[in-house]
Amino acid sequence: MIKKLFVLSMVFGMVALFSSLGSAASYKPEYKMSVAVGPQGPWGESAAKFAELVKERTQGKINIKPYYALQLAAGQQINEYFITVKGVADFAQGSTINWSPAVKELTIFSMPFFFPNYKALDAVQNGEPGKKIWQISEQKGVVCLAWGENGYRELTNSKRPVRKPEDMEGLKLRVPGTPIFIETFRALGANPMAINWGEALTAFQQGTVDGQENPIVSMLIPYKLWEVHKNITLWHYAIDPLILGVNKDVWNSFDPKDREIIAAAAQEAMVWNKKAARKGLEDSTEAVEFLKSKGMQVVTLTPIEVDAFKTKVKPVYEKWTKEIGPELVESAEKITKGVSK
Ligand code: X2X
Repeated sequence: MIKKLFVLSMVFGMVALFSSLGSAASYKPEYKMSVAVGPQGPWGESAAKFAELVKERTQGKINIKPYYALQLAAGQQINEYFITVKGVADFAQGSTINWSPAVKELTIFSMPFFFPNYKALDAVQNGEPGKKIWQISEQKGVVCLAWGENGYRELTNSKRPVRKPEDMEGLKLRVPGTPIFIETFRALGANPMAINWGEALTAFQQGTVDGQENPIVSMLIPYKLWEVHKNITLWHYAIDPLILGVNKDVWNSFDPKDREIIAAAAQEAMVWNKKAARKGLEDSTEAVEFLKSKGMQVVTLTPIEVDAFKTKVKPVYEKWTKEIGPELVESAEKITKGVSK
């Protein structure tokens, strides 16, 4: 009997040993992380920060490598979510704009003039709507670990100052290839064209388009947009959060302890990212002053001027409320109104 127990315990011991070795051995030598932009600026820098934190805290066991400029999705922005579901990318630090064709609820962040301030955005992300969207994503195969930020998207162009909807008439504008963007800019009277970011800078230089929209600190400054566009309109018409997510099977393949390390690193890196994306905008006017020093003509819209644009895009807002789901939109609206009082 004792001998039998001894043999059994030996067997269990061996099994435990092999399975623990097995799990460590089943980790990949490299985990690929998709990033839509280059390494410069808060977006790219925070991806590197996340990878470093994970490597350091797992003593090199988990090695995440950022692949910048959408290399893993062959430059196609709206494919990033799908390639993460498929496991071509293990991780992704992606824009909600690029992911919303796959998770339509994410379009809420591209709804024109939806988020009046950062407080409203943070409250929606941390509240029920944010949680609901993460659940939907998990069902589709991407586990969301933290919210980051690209920022409020402001309009730049090479033709003229834009202060009222009539100024948009006929402006050729580059937009990301997500349907709501085309519809919003058509409603405003412009001539929008979907171009991947990887080809956008050439389109600006060659004058194929007259303008575009992107956040100041994360995009306009790192990509020196003043070199191609002299006019900027500050209108906060849409916000662009980032999400740090991971393929669900990859996530489940990690030991619980490693999952904890990764989740904490994602939080830390994205807190840093949000702060960096808002620097010089939230706490001061430094970022706008910088653009002025580069020769940009800055038009800041008053709330009444913003209303003229809002009226034009009302049909787009209504259509997308239905597409996204009125319940989700209303619950987010309630939160934004509550914090903006
Ligand atoms: O394409 C853009 O405009 C960018 C870089 O902001 C996104 O990836 C959504």
